[in-house]
Amino acid sequence: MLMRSLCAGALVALAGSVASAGIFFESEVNNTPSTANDLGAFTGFGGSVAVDGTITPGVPNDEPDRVIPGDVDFFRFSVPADAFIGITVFDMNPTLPIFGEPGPPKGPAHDGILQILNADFITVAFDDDSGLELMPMLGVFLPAGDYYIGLSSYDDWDFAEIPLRGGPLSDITVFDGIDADTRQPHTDAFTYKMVIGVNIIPTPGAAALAGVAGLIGLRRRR
Ligand SMILES: [Ca+2]
Ligand SMILES: [Ca+2]
Ligand SMILES: [Ca+2]
Repeated sequence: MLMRSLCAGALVALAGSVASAGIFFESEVNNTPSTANDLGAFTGFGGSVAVDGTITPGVPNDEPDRVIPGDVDFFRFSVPADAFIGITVFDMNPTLPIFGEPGPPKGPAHDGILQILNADFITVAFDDDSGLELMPMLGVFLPAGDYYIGLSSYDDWDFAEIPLRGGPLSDITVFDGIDADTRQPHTDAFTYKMVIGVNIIPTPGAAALAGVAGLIGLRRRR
């Protein structure tokens, strides 16, 4: 009985783990949460995906109505239970010298920014510069649910919204490729690789079950 239920669970996990240990190529147009690329469900341990994509520049204009927004990339995913997610974004054509490399900066730094929205499009996580150079990186616990990852570039957010200045995280609005202060677009351009790792947090019962399964596996191999 125990084995049967474990096998059934494994089949469900296989069927649902489209976002496990794969490579994903972004597909435009994915500029809003509603048009996000679907990464699928992270259903078990060891969930991971690497996303290849590009951020392209907007076109400024003195007349805000004629501005073309900078590119924003959104990705949808879900977790069936409480989970930890870690995300880091690498600039695949860096403009600053690598540490130890001689010479001046090669040009203006690419400056990605990252947000995670919940199903109501409320920001539940945000980062600007915690990764290499000026790229974002974050790790956060998420309750079971549907989420959206948004990747844009500085300054696609209002400085008054910075949580460090006292505002709540939820004040950070959905990225739209336009700076709320200047009404001008970001003009950044870079190719990125976004590495996403998700682990479902085991409940005490599930951990015990996994331990039992391990014992059964050992017995069968003898
Ligand atoms: Ca893109
Ligand atoms: Ca896009
Ligand atoms: Ca940044």
